Amino acid sequence: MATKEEILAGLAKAVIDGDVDTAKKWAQAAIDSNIDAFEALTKGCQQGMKVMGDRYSAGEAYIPEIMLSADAMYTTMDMLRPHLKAKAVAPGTIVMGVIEGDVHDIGKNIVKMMLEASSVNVVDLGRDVPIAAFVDKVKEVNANAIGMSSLMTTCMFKMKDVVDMLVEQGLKPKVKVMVGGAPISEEFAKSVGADGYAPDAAEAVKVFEKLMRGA
Ligand code: B1M
Repeated sequence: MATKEEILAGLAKAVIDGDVDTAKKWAQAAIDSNIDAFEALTKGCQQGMKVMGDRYSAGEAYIPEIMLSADAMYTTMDMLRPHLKAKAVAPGTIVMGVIEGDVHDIGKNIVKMMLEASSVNVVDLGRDVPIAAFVDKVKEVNANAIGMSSLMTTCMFKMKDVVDMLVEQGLKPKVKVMVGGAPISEEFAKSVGADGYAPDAAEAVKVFEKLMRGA
């Protein structure tokens, strides 16, 4: 049987290679070896996606290859999702989505998976979500929070439009706002009027809980 290190490295390589069949094989190996599903995702698959991001930045990988990597990543996420273990946090409903203009949804979906594994009710609007759709959905489902994700520096500023609309409609401070995504920082989050920022999915669960407890 493969060691934990070999399985994590196998997952990363399958994502780099955009090889769905091999990704399935390593995800099953992770499950069979009782490797923590979140660790398999973050220390295995996500590392592979990081390598592809670096290669893309360096002009050594192109969009078709990145799309294959994303397919392999999603295959492992589907297999590992039922095995995620997390403690239940303060109850609440969060409306989540990737901001308008941006289709990068892998990170948002990992955050969603972790929140759901922590018994949070997530209403997922998907990607490229118009500003007003966030606010309309919050009113429709009487949500406690909005979670916005963006990977694009050209789109992330639209998060402020959502916060401004919440303020205009008298929904803040009751509705809390959490933001995240690779180019987002604590400082940026404050500048758009968000209540919380998380650099990764594990932290997002903690931040959500803090927001729900009013801390
Ligand atoms: Co593109 N892309 N992409 N891309 N892509 C980036 C983001 C880029 C940085 C690559 C680069 O240039 N180095 C760059 C953006 C540059 C910029 O912002 N200025 C870029 C570009 C330019 C583009 C296109 C414009 C390319 C083109 O068409 N010429 C195009 C954009 C289309 C659009 O959005 N309108 C495009 C397309 C694509 C694909 C479709 C091929 C694919 C996306 C597939 C998909 O998501 N379904 C893709 C991918 C995969 C990437 C990279 C390589 C990887 C992103 C990723 O999935 N990371 C990316 C390079 C990079 O990031 N280094 C890149 C893994 C993921 C798990 O991490 O999303 O950061 P992340 O999520 C983390 C945390 O950030 C946090 O937790 C997550 C889990 O730990 N988090 C939150 C995320 N959301 C959160 C929300 C929270 C809290 C925490 O609270 C609500």
